[in-house]
Amino acid sequence: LALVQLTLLALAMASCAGGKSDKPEYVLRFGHLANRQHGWHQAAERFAEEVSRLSDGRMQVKVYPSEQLGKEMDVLTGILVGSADIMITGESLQSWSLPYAILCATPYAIRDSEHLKKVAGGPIGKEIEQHIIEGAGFKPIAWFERGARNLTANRIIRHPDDLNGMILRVPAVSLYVKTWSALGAKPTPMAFSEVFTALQQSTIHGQENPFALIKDAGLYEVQKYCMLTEHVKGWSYVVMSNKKYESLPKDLQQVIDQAAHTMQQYEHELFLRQEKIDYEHLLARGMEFIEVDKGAFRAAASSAVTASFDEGQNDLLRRIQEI
Ligand code: 2Q2
Repeated sequence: LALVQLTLLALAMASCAGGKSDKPEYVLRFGHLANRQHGWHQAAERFAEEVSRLSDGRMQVKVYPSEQLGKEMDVLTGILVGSADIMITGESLQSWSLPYAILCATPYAIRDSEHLKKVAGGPIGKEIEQHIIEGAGFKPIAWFERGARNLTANRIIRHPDDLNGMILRVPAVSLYVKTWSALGAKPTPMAFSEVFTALQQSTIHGQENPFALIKDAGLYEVQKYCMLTEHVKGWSYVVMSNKKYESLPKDLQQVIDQAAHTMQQYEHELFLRQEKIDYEHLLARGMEFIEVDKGAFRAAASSAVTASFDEGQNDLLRRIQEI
């Protein structure tokens, strides 16, 4: 009789807890390479909050900054084999034989913010997203405008001729290797989380990134000059496995869509505020900003890009530049 009473009591307790199990049905692992101060991380945390709220705790998102879930390329591989779920990426997708994904961060393709929004947020952006889904099985759930990429080094570089074989870290993006080789540097692909130490040990002499990552990775401690090349104005994608997304119940797919929309809007608000704050921060930390011969960088980089692009990529580049 006592056992029956105990069982009834346990059932009653479960039902008065609204039957909501504390254990989520789904846990998504969200990796990125920026640190906790970066807008990407705050946006990812907002996404996690929204997913939990909208799914009533049925789905949980765990966010791992600074490549703690793994280096960008490893996490992308992990997403396709199920050991990770979400990553912030972009031009690195070129390595998944996605020739058109590189247009999200091609040197001198995008003129300014307005142009970027029309491309990334318009029909061409949708085409690129579909290409990423069909070509590699990654589903972009959001895109983030990025600040312009600028070259940093410990010596002043005003013209491509000044590069003179400088060992320059680039992300694992073959277009960047080709472009910076054509400009006269010695490009070295490397995961972002290794850049600070490599600069500190002088195994590389420069890198190129937007102010946000230069600041958040503390690169101003090991790089004196920021050359205002603004050689890439682009955007990144938050991607998850399309197979995983399609395997979710429809209502949880809608939770992902809605939470991702909130994340994208929130991240953009942070981005608009942050560029100027990051610039001032780098200036205050002793970085010197150097005006460069942008025409010379643009001419040399653009011809390297069109030379390395195939017909389809050059056609898409032309369509982007005509908008
Ligand atoms: O320099 C870096 O590693 C980042 O700014 C990357 O450009 C970015 O994460 C890309 O690798 C996205 O594919």
